[in-house]
Amino acid sequence: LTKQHSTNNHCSGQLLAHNTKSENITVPEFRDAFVAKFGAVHGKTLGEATDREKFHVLATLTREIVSQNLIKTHQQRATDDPKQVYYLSIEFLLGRLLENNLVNLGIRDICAEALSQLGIELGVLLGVEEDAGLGNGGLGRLAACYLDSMAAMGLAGHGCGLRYRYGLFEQKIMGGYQHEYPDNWLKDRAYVWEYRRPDEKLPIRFGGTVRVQTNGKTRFIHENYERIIAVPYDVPIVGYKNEIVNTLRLWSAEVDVSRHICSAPGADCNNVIGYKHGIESLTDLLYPDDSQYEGKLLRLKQQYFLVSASLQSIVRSFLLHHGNVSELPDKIAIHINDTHPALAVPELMRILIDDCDLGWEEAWDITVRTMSYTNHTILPEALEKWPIDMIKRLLPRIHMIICEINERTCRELWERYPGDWNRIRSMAVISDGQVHMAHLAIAGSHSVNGVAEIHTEILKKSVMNNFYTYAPGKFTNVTNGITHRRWLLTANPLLANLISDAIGSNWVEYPCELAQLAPLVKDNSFLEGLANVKRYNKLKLAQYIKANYNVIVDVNSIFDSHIKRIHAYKRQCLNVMHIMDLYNRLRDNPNLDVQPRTFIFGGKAAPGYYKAKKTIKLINTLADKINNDKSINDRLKVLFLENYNVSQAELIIPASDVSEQISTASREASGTGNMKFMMNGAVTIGTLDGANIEIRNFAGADNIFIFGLSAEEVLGYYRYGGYNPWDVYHNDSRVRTVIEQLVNGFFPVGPDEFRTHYDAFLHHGDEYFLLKDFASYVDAQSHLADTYQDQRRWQQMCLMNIAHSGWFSSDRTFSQYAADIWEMDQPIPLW
Ligand code: T68
Repeated sequence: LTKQHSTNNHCSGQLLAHNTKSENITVPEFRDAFVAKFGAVHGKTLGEATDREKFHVLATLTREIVSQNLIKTHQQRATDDPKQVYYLSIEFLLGRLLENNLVNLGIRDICAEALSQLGIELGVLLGVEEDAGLGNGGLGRLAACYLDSMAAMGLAGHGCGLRYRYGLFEQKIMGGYQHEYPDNWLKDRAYVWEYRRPDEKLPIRFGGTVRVQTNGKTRFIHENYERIIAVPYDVPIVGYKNEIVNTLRLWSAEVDVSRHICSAPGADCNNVIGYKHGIESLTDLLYPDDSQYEGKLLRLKQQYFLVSASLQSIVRSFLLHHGNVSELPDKIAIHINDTHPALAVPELMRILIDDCDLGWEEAWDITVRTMSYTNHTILPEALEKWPIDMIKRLLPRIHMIICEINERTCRELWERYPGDWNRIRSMAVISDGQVHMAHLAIAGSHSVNGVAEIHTEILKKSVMNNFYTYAPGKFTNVTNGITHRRWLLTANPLLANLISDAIGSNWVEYPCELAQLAPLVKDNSFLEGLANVKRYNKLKLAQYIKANYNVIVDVNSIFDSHIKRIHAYKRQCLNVMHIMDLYNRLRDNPNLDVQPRTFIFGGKAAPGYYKAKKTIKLINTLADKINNDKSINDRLKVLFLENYNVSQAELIIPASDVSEQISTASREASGTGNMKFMMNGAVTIGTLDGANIEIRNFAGADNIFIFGLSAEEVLGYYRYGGYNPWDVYHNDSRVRTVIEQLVNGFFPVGPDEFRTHYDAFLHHGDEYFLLKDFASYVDAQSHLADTYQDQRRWQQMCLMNIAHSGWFSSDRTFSQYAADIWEMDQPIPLW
């Protein structure tokens, strides 16, 4: 498959293998199996059952079908011996799995009917499942979408991650402020989908010393280390109607109780229980920061734990079927998802040199040919650097290998750029006493990619320009994607049915066939159908809002959603400024003809990110003021939905008219929420940033509302130290009013409540250009509101977005990775 084939966006390709087995299950069979299983598991009748018990039995029954397919997949793979890909990621944001698994097995409707015959509503049981929130946001959810696509396409691809005891914190809003609570997702200590595999445990070594033995062959002997056991838990990843089941292997830290713990370095005989807790706390917590690097020792330990367990396990299973480790790159691809698992490079070197007896050159060649790396951010504060001393103390053997990699890369660079110290320092793996993880990942991989066209261009032209000049062939772009099976087929069944009624259901296997909807742009009855589906989804969301927040929202208003992590660069505050201005206009002129709007916000702030937490308070304060102001006649409503997570996204996205994608141009690497909204027929208002640009190119410039500075302009300002926000403040009275309202008593809070925001805008240079983009944003918003008044035109825009969203399926993304980067030997659908 050539590059050209895999990246062009025409729709053709192989059929996904169809399974008929689970789909052949009949309603009575399912119903009877459910009743029998319930009695066997719980020892009581259905009449006495709680929803949790019923959920558990349904999941167990589903898991049994999945298990059969898992066994079959293993057997088939043992015979076929295909190339395997391992996706290493510190985060996998899975959300719930039951409905997804039922849909992918093709038994959702059968199951719903069987349960309804027993007087049970499937939807209620689905709501019982805890979200597996083992990720912060985009990066972790992307990893989950890729797992889904790999299984659907029948590729032998697996995830490797950590089994955090607590996922991303639960957010509670009290008095308008965010409070964080532990996400106790493993309430029953076990996860219904996982298989614990204690027999495949592996030892991970921390600390100690390395003795170099030089008699004969040089050997590196690691001694006096602390030994932590990594126990794998496999979560099955179910392919779409193809009987394929891949695995997500999540590692958990345990103490090896079979050994004399007392004799372990660091162990305290008088406090064995405390020692055990200490060790096992390694995988207790997911770090709650996104786009921010955490330089904590425990985080580094987690990273090495993930990498070492995964690589030992990968090499072990490879050697079970293959004699010679030199074949590794032909049979295995290892993908590094951002730099968090970048220690995979020195860890594979360690295994190849110390355990497999290879020399440096051969080990390096194998490592580079096996590894590939994706960058997800250019924000300087997110680029990981670890103090070299910390690495030396925690991972002495890995430290030696990193030093050697650094020396050799610097020597190579010297040959190419003799005397150019500055350039060499800027590319070194170690500089200023720190290990630059991105440099390590680039050096040790044969492929480096960004996640949207503009992001890759910025990497090539500025952030990684020296690396690009040195090895241009290493750099490629793979624009992100999302699984249309979860985000359209499962999350928005009414829209999925409407689409299938119009163009057939082939789009489920070939999402680019959604393009067949485009000619329906003049079909009034289809447009009406779209409007009806949206209205139904809005009603559902309105009911949720009424039940949980006691706020009544008007389904005829524009549902305008801004849901993502709270971060200055994502500019929730620009949205707030627009709402404040709209509100000011309405108060000045109560007869103003404005399109009613419901502004919906959702998202978590990192617990230590003061300004982001104040942004949440600002949104809630604004919501209180507007929602309780009778004078505006309910024409504006503002809501901050608590504890935004995958399940909430599945409810909000299908119900939204407008998708807010308003990051400062150049800062958002890609965005993936933008794609989910597009696929569900929401119209984007956004900057020319990340994948918004590609969304505009596909949907057409008439079907999106673009505003603001371009990335080039923003980067131009940054080069010269920013711009002067006071110019905007003095020239635009709307901006002046809104900014002053933050501190002048307009809100019933103290004058310093929003001082940080006020100062950031006026006294610290407005780093993210909110004031600068304000006028253009307000114009785009009023253009949007005018357009909405013409409902036919609006539905046409929705339609064009849905019709051109197929390219943003992660099946496309995945085909590109599989063909161009991992060089998989299985047939891969063409795009
Ligand atoms: C996101 N990154 C990008 N990082 O911001 C987003 N960071 O533009 C892109 O679409 C997405 O990745 C997928 O490519 C993140 O989500 C993190 O979550 C993160 C976590 C820990 C440390 C740093």
